[in-house]
Amino acid sequence: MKQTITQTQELADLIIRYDHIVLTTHRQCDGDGLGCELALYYALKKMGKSVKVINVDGTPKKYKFLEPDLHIQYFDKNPELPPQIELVLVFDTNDERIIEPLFSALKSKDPLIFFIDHHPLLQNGPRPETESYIDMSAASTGEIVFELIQKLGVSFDSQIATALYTSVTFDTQMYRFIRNSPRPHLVAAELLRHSVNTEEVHRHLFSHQTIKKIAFISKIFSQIDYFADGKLAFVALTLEDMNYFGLDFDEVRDVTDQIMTIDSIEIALVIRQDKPNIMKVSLRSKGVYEVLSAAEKIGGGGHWYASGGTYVGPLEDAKKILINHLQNQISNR
Ligand SMILES: [Mn+2]
Repeated sequence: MKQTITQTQELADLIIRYDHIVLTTHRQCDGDGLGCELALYYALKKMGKSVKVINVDGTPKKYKFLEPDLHIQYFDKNPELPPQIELVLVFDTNDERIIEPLFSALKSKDPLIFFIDHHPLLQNGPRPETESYIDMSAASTGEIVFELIQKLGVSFDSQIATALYTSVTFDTQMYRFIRNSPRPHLVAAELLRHSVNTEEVHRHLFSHQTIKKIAFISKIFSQIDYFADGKLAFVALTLEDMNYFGLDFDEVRDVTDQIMTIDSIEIALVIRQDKPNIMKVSLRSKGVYEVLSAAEKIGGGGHWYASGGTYVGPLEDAKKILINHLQNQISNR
């Protein structure tokens, strides 16, 4: 029988029983997953646990201020797992596919695996087989981890608070997407009691434009395709363009959000070419039309109004499938 945990207290009680713990998050981590694993790492260390953070791949540049390289083992560079793993906590996803090949390697050690997350379960993807704590009312996984650390009885310090403040601030995009709840602000207010340099966090997360990036953006914005009377926008970020402007993947991640600032747009579709035939799809909606079903169409997932996935095949094919689906959705309402 699958055990589902509904209270952070239960989760805390369970964690307390284990000593050899691994923390991880999804591939190409973002501020939420990264902040959670670092915060809990510091907290579990304070409790005297043997704890390791192991991620599939490296940490994007803009998070270097959290000094991730001091604490995180990168599985693609160093695939050696600790000899004993009793418990694995996975943050900010419940989709094991985006933790591979690390997920299978961890699983082979036969630990308990918990997903701690705020994403809906996939309608057409793998279900988390193991115990999970999923709170879709949370605007960030950081909110859940905040409560968890309180329940573990660990006192907050500047390191823990800065990591969690990064989670909450990043996932709410500076307190814009708060899921109609005061909780993100209440958590942030509490964290500010523990000397968080808020200006530094905001600057690293949101003010990291470069001259190259601005030149790239101006080119990309002139190439946007509009559909459905300007409600749907599509743009492709090609390897050729990213190479020409010398940008890495993480530096072009916010293009989707920038397109969403156009007033007529209800849905933005951005396809980033990661390899000649590997397309990273990102979808956003302002809330009238859901975009999860479009992501699932290509084997992806996410939230109702922010989703994505990977399409293997030519860019034009991915574009055709997704534009068709989204246009139908808009015209069927
Ligand atoms: Mn998140």
